Amino acid sequence: MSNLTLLIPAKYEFESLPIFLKELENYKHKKIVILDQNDIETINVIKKFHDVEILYQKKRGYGNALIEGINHTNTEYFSIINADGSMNPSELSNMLDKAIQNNFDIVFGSRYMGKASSEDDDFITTIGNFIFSLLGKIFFRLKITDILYTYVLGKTKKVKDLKLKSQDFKFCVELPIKAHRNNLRYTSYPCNERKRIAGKKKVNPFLDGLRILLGMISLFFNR
Ligand SMILES: Nc1nc2c(ncn2[C@@H]2O[C@H](COP(=O)(O)OP(=O)(O)OP(=O)(O)O)[C@@H](O)[C@H]2O)c(=O)[nH]1
Ligand SMILES: [Mg+2]
Repeated sequence: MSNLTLLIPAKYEFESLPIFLKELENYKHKKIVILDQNDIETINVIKKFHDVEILYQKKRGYGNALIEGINHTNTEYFSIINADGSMNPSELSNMLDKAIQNNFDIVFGSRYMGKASSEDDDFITTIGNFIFSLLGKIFFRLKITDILYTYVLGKTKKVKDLKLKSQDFKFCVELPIKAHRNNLRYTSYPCNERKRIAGKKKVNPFLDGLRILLGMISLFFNR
C-alpha cells in the first residue's frame, strides 16, 4: 500500500470530479474526497468509485476541508489535489521522490519556475499570483515561487503539528508561512497546471484575494 493519501477538496464538482477520479484510478494511493454533506449532486456521482473515501466536513470552507482532511490522514505523506482536475497527478511521484530523497517536510508545486506553466491562469490570476508570491518573499522570507497554487505534498505529522486554523482560502498562505516559521524543510517543484475540466470556479479573485491579503497582514503582526 502507498504511503501517500490524496486529499481532494470538492464543492459542487459533479461535472469534473468523476472524470478526475477515473484518471486517479491509475494511481494506487489512498484517496479522500472532502465535501459538505449537503452537496448531494457531487456525492451521488462519486459513490461508484469504491477506492475513494468520502469525508464530510464539519464546518464550511476550503481551508476547513483541508484541515479536517489532514487531521484524518494516517499515511506518512499527504497531498492536496483539487477536484477540478487542474493539478496533474503524474507529477506526484516526482514530488514524493523529492520529499523522500532530500528529507523535505513539504514540496510546494509551482506554476512559475523553470519549465512550469499554467493553462488555467487568466490575466487577473496571473497578476494576483505574482503579487501574493512577491509579498510572501518580501514580508515572510518565503523561498517559494508560487504561494497560492496549493498543490502541496507534505509529511502528515509535521503539518498536523502546525495546527493550521484558516477555514477559507487563507489556508493557502497560512500553510507556507507557518511552515517557514516552524523551520520545516520545504522546496518547490515545477508543475504544469491544466484547465479545470468543467464546472465553475469557486474562488472569487477579488473577495478571496482580499481575505488572503487580510490573512497575510494578520499573520505578519501575530507571530
Ligand atoms: N470541500 C470544499 N471544497 C472547496 C470549497 N471551496 C472550493 N473547494 C474546492 O477547492 C478546489 C479549488 O477551488 P477552485 O474553484 O478550483 O479554485 P481555482 O483553482 O482558483 O479556480 P479555477 O481556476 O476556475 O479552477 C476545487 O476542487 C473546489 O471544488 C469548500 O468550501 N469546501
Ligand atoms: Mg481550480
